Amino acid sequence: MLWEARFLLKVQNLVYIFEEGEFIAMKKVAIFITLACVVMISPTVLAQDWQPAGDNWIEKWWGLDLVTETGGFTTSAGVDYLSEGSGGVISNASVSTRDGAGKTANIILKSPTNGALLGWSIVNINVTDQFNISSSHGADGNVIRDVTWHGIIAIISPDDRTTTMHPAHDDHAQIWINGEQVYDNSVWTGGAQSVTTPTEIQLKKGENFLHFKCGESGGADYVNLHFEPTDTDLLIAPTKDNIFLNVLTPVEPKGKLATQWADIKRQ
Ligand SMILES: [Ca+2]
Ligand SMILES: [Ca+2]
Repeated sequence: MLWEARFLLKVQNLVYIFEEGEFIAMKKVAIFITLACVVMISPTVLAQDWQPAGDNWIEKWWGLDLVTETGGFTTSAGVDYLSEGSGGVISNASVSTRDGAGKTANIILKSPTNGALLGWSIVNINVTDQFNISSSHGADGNVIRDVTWHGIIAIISPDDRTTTMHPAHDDHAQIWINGEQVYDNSVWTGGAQSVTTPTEIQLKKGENFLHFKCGESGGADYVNLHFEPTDTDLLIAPTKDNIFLNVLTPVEPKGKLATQWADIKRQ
């Protein structure tokens, strides 16, 4: 699209510089580019293969490599590994906003526990597996312990609404939505699909971001989340075909970051 736009800009410039002057040419080119974006981009956005919401357990997350050697969930719950590992560029709260979530595209964290380098990628969880914290990162749940799992989803809502989220977790789960912590429960829920504390949340029209952190000490290790049966109109990313940041509307240009987002506008 860019190549085509530049080409037409050159052609039209040549024509209009001679005929009507540069100002008019630029104005027409701007209109052309705007129309081209509307025509070419809108179908792409609508065609995304979103994860279903409603009361489906969410299978795909934008996940950080496991933080290891945490000393267990009692310790890890009090540590912001995202902030410490990034020198404050992101944090537990900030990655539940579009700005912070966007920055994960460019950030490798250095774990404050052992210096390991941690990156973000699409993570698939087996929603029936009581060791899905481990298995989602290719580790053996029977042996792994003292790790912390971090995952982000985007939730695109057609309206402002109050609804209920249903988290399952082993062990200590903390959840942030749109920059605010909404959940803090140190007690494992008793099964990969067992929920003890359904929690009312607010979603706003458009994009919402949710960050799920779970600290594991030993034994079973799992995370899971679903919304309400009435929430089937919510759209969840990562999409079923593993797109996360590129389905979101772009942030204001901030140096390199802007190139990591789709260079398109939804409307
Ligand atoms: Ca456990
Ligand atoms: Ca375990």
